[in-house]
Amino acid sequence: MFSKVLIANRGEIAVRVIRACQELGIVTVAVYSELDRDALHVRLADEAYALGGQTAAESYLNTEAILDVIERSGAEAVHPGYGFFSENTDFARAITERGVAFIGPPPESIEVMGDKVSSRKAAEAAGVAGVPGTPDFIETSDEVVAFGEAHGWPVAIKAAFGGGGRGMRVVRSADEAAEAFESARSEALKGFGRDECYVERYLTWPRHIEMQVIADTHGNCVWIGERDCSAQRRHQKLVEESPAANFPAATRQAMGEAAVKVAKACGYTNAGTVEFLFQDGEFWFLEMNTRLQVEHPVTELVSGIDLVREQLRVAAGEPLSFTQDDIDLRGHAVEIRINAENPAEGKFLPSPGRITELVPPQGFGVRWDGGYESGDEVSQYYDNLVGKLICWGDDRPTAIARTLRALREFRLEGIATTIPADIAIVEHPDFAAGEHSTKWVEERLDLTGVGATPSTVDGADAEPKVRRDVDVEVDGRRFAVSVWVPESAALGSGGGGGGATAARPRRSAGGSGAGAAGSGAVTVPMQGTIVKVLVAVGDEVESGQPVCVLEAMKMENNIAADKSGTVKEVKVAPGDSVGSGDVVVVIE
Ligand code: MV4
Repeated sequence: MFSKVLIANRGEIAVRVIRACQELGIVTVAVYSELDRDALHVRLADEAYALGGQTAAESYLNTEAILDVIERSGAEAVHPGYGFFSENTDFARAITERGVAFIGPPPESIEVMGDKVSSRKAAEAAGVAGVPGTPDFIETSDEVVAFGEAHGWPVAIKAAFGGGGRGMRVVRSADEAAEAFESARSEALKGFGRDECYVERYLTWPRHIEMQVIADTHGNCVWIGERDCSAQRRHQKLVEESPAANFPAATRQAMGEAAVKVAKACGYTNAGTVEFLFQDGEFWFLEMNTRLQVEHPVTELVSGIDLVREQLRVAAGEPLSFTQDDIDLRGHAVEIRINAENPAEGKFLPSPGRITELVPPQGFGVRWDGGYESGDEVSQYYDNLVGKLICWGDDRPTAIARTLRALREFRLEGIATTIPADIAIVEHPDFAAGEHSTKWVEERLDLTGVGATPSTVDGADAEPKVRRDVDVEVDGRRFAVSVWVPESAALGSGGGGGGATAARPRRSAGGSGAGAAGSGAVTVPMQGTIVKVLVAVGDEVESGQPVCVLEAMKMENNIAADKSGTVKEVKVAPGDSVGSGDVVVVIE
């Protein structure tokens, strides 16, 4: 086994890996950006080295800086976590050339699974079917029409090198084909630098079910049960569970065997996940994720297997510590992703900032994998996952009830989080019935009325409270009650003077356009990249008219003029990175 491991990541996944290493007696090496100098993963690791820089590109994606830390620390292996370098074959090869182990699959497996056409071919060669589709890239929209006429509408045009739903277009009839093909190609080119597309039958109410696998370098490869990740919004998973609800044992067995075939077909070792779409009792290969996934803990709770420990073992050349027959899946686990996002009215706007209080729930069957503690800052520069709450119960209703109990017990203040939306999902009858699909959150779940819990936004902080005695009447009966209210609120209504009874001023939702005229300094509501500028200096604009397009959270968002007038200044160009609150256009 390794004696020293470098963790090339941050946040909850770095913490997760550090914990597994500590339990194995492995010395841990953290790396950090300028903003993470005092982050939790740095505090927990045995050694920590600065990478410099603030953005991911300057720090956690700086190959030279990480190679230098490997050299200086004497680490024998690197765990990349997820994201960053986890599926980067140049990085994997660069460290293995230096005799340092990459705790992940061989680069050749990553490459085969890296694009959708080659991964589908590999799966099909292994006898595992993908959704019926064109075997190769298409050249013209006529091929979309031909496929639709032959197999029925709707069909999906997919970018071979796309991901996260980008470059995917649903086509419902022949007359939509040409425009959809053009737009899929241009989105793919913009997002991934390549525009090859192919066509598939489009499934209208599928579930996203994925199978965990792990393989060692001695020819052992096993499946460890499925996860249902259907509760997602715009390709961001919100809730995951294992086992999948209403999922027959025979289908699980068949899917597990299919996943192992796919893994073996690409020479896989280490932990990986094979994704399938499941609809009407049938499943089809979608893609393979060649890394440890965010939602791996649900598998750990139902299997009792520490996946990170097994990753370390197989990367060190040891055999898996169990066989397929040893795997005994017990009970039910639900994972809730808690992000620093404000889910009010279903908008999920990023909400970076300082966490004034973080007290996770406790008790039987409750696990918290977090990347932050009270007092830590969630930066706008990185993924805003605060942590994951994972609850186990001996059956699905017990796990759901425990998850709800734990979510309601969670104390997380100073930033807005997805907790209110998570509660809305988990307490919904469709979720309890296991009738949700990948489209359920967006099409059926009603998040109007969901707000950030007042305390999470306004941080009830440590403001002293004072007692006030009041008389109330309930059903015609008089009661004398005492209430303890924040001092500022007790100053009395109408007292003026900026009492905290007034809502805390919020940053304008820059460019939403509606309502009263704004200042004319149009701001963006979240971090992202400007993809289009729609106005020039001197243009006359109407309030509400889009002035530029911001790509953020994998979506294109129109940023609208907040008042009518003349464009005085355009501060951005396509390709510019902007942060929440940055002014993009000035209108006079
Ligand atoms: C599909 C599909 C329906 N039919 N393919 C979206 C992202 C990419 N990984 C694959 N995706 C889908 N492919 C066919 N032929 C529906 C989706 C899909 C989806 C898949 C998994 C998880 C969430 C999803 C949300 C919307 C659409």
